[in-house]
Amino acid sequence: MSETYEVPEQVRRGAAGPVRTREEYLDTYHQAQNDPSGYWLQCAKHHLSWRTPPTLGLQGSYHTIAEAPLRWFADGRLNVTESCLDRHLATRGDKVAILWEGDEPGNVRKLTYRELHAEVCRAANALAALGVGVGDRVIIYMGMVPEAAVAMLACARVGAVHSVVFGGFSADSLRDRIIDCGASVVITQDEGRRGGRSIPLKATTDEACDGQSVRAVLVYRHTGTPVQMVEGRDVWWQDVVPSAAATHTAVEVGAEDPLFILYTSGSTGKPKGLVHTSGGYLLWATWTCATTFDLREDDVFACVADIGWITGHSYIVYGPLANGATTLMFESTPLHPDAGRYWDMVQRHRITVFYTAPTAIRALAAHGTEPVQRYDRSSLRVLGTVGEPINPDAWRWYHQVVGEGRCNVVDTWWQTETGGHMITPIAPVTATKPGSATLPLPGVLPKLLDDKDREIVGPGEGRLCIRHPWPGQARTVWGDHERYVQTYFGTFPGLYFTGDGARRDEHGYFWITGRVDDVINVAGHRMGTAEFESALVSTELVAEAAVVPFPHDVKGQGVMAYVVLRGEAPAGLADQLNGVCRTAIGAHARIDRLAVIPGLPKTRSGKVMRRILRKVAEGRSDQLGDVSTLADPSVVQAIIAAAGS
Ligand code: 7RM
Repeated sequence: MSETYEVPEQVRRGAAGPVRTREEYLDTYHQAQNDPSGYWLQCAKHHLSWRTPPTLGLQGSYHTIAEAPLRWFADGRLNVTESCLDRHLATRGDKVAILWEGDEPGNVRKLTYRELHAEVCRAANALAALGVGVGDRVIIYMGMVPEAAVAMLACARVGAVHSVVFGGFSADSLRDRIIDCGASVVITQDEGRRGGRSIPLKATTDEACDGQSVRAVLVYRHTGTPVQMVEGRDVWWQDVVPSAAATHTAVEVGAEDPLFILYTSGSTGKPKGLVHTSGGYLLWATWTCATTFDLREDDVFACVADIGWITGHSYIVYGPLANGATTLMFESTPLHPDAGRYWDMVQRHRITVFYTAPTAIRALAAHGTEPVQRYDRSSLRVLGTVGEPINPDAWRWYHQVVGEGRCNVVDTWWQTETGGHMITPIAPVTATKPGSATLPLPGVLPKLLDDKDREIVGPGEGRLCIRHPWPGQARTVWGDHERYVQTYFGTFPGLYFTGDGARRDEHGYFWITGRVDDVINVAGHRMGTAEFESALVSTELVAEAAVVPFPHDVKGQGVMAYVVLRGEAPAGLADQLNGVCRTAIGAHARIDRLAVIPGLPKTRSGKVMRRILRKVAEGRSDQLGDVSTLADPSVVQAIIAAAGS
């Protein structure tokens, strides 16, 4: 049996969240299971601030999702920023809402709830003056500056739909997203800063907008570097926001009106724009943030993800702010200027809840304990991880070295599609096991299916599905409901298929084993093998390409590309192909290993046997299984030889 850690006394003591004890967990779980619609309706009324409180819970089901998208709280009316800002003014006006730590240690800015509210009102007025209104799409292509959160909230304030594009994405990727969602306005900044380096956000925006129908580009001046401004299109943030009125009447929208679109990679084609709603999403972000982390009034909550990913949306911006918490925004990297940066921040800001990714934990563990022990971490109570499976060694290092065994580690499993946590320990409640995401939250009904599509009852390993809607579930893919239905409900009728594999142990604890589809998860960044492959074959050099993951000590997974060339391999082939991927996808899309092979392993019907490529990449050439169905079995030896080199 694997080791189990009971909840430490200091984590249990004074629990304040919606679920404080094991009994409350079981009770809540059963309530949410027996009457999901009624349970979440009551939570929605309690946790959010409404103009018109909803009377309806859930409408629709997984069986009718093709014809009628799911709806939660459909008759409720609200503006999400009133839950995130206005309602806190009376009681928390002078409390720090956003605590910003810039790229250089100690470069700090603090915005109280009153200041953040005023800033969001000004930005909302500026957006309205630029003609942005209800339902318009606005792309936010920024680094980790408070104004990025202000921009998101300002969009929500005027009823517009934001789509944040991670600052590492290339001009091509940004352009694809602008076109897909039909954005009329882009908000960016002159440059981003990260680890002492500059990221040319404005220049990339210009390249992406060239020839597109973007009406206005709002540019926040951050580093002050000179940038080109396009006459009649580009506007400095500093010219229009500070001078705008600091009050703004929030625009009321329906609970099911979209709050944002966030693009994410799948196993096929271009990234999908997942649509999250104003009511259901906000409830899920708010309730899970309070529940999992057992958020308390004096917490300093630090999620060090990027707002370009769903983790930043739910646990830097919407979840913490709706709960009236102090949320940290971090511009830099865990290794800048050295491996002590996180713990330096923990000491200086007295951080109580810290939330990061396994890849960062592994990278830091490689630097030993000294950079951690140099700083006082006694303020920490809860340590979270997200983004990929965490190996037990990294988990123990986090628990013992960082948390000195005093904190609960919450390994939170969820997805862009789920809006917030799904399977996770509840900090003051759930005993943990290193490497396990433990138990489903109330309202989450997991189901495992074996390779014959039969339900696994009790312990076992299979494909992870969810069998009932929850409020935070993405409702559709922007402009392509059919693709949404096919991707998530096409595999097992009546079930949401997550794309992940999982094992359930004898205590009902879940151990996520990773993607079972063609999605690669590098350092918590989700990328489709299809995106790499289409980039690679877009060059004259490459005739055919297949991309697979391989286990990587720090990044979790690395990217291995097998390519069949049209001619001889030129000098600097790897650099050239990486350049192609950087242009097509972004700086984070790097090939770690390249193998030039004479042909892909194909069946006689022309289907690429990815299983073979994956096994070879994993260094398990001895477990290839039956290769006799290949059109040309001799290609296997060449693949093994090329991969070994
Ligand atoms: C939040 C986020 C989703 C994919 C998901 C999994 C993997 C995320 C965990 C995890 C094991 C975890 N959204 N994943 N969290 N695997 N344990 N705690 O990461 O859309 O970018 O990625 O990430 O494969 O399907 S995401």
